Amino acid sequence: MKNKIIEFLKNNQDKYVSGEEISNILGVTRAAVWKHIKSLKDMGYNIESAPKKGYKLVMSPDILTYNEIKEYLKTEFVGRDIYYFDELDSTNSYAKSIAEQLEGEGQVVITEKQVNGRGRLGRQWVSQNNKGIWMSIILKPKIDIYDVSKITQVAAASVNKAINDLDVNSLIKWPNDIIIDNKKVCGILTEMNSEINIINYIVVGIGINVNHNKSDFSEEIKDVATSVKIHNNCNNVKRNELVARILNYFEDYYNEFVSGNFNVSLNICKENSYVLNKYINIIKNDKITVAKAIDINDNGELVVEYNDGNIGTILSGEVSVRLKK
Ligand code: BT5
Repeated sequence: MKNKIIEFLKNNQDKYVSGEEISNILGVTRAAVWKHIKSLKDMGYNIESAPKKGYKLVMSPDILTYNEIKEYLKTEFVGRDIYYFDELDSTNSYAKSIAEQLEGEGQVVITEKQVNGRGRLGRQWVSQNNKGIWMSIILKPKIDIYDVSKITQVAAASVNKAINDLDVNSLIKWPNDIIIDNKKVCGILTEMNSEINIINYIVVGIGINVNHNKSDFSEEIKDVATSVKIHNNCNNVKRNELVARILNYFEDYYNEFVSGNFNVSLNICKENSYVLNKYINIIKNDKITVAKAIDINDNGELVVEYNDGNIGTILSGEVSVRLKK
């Protein structure tokens, strides 16, 4: 009902609507209208109430509910069902806990803060403040398990395009980071639940530092992290619009991918690559190997040339890649 009330106020934003009108049209008691308006105000909606006139929506808060995202959303199924929370342990963990019971795919879990945001290989993802986008997309593609890691690149291409639409120049660091000016603005964590050969579900977690100032980054990440805002002339970015842009691109590239055409995402990853044609350190189990990144192949693997001239491919998930200084 709260959603219906906010939608009604949005559709009548230029005028006051009385509690009676809302209660008649939406079929709830006036007391319930008052209660929902109060809870909307608690969520940050600036709603003016004037005696005899009623209610008027003055401003919506910067929150990532479906109501605030949908006006920018052009998708058919991705993001049409959004599970929104003030705080969660991890959107990936929550998405995994509900994925199996859900019909279909494309549901998105979003939270304002994560208490236990997760990176790859047990690393931590710092996401305790409400200035970022911390979300997970639930997918159930009928694809070969071998192809699952490509979904990280589908997501990376989507985030890269959406950020670059803001005239902020981001690059994709194979396989799962988005970089602006040599610092990390976004990390992607793709997790899967499967039987031997059947995918039950995939969860693609996307974490983006959006409206962080430099001083918002904790000691542990301040040298490696950046935000979209810092590179947007320090202007705040509308997070709801950015989420929608990412989901819009994601649905397009994902549809292409599951219908057998990975090239669209792959080409974006290659054209906007942070590592191609550069020397990199490949880090696996504390062992560092130097190589030159020369291509990303059709399987989404990074093709490298070692110092002895040998060519090899590296799979995502097993290594970390750093630019060689
Ligand atoms: C990643 O791991 O980059 C994947 C991050 C995925 C986060 C999303 S948020 C929504 C969803 N729910 C989750 O619980 N996770 C996903 P990895 O490549 O392992 O990078 C982790 C490293 O990035 C850390 O060791 C830090 O060095 C750095 N880091 C941590 N928090 C950061 C931040 N906010 N910004 C930039 N760098 C960060």
